[in-house]
Amino acid sequence: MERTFVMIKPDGVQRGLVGEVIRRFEAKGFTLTGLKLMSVSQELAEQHYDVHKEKPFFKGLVDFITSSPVVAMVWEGDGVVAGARKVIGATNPLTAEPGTIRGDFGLNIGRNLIHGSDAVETASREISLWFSEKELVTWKPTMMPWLHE
Ligand code: IDP
Ligand code: MG
Repeated sequence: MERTFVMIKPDGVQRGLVGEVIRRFEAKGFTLTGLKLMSVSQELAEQHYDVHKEKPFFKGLVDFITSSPVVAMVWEGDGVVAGARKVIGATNPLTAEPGTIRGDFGLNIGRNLIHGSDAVETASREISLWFSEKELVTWKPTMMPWLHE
């Protein structure tokens, strides 16, 4: 089963949107497989955003992610990588569609509330960066037949 890594960034946690974000993923029908509130080390933030290390916003992004706690999650389901990106919305909250998390709650690209892996391979790298194997729980919600034909 496909898995993705989702992180509620410090602005989402500080603004009291943890429950709202989790609610949207649950309501969609994805399965929560890992969940933790944590402070992010400089090293972890730099590894996570390694692909952006040459970008002008890199230092600000790392400072932001390490500034206050985040909620790290793993969600599971058919097509969850692309599906989670749809629920999250476009990178810039001003152009993100209403109905998406960034579109409904954000204003600024540097405060866009949430991260979601952009591809299946990225998801697998990010999940192993943020979670140990024993922190992830494999389970089958009993509502599965009501979500899938
Ligand atoms: P994504 O989060 O939608 O995948 P990426 O392009 O991978 O977007 O960028 C990673 C994160 O870096 C964004 O979510 C945002 O927090 C930050 N970021 C991207 N572009 C900018 C920018 O132009 N200014 C400030 N921060 C940016
Ligand atoms: Mg990205």
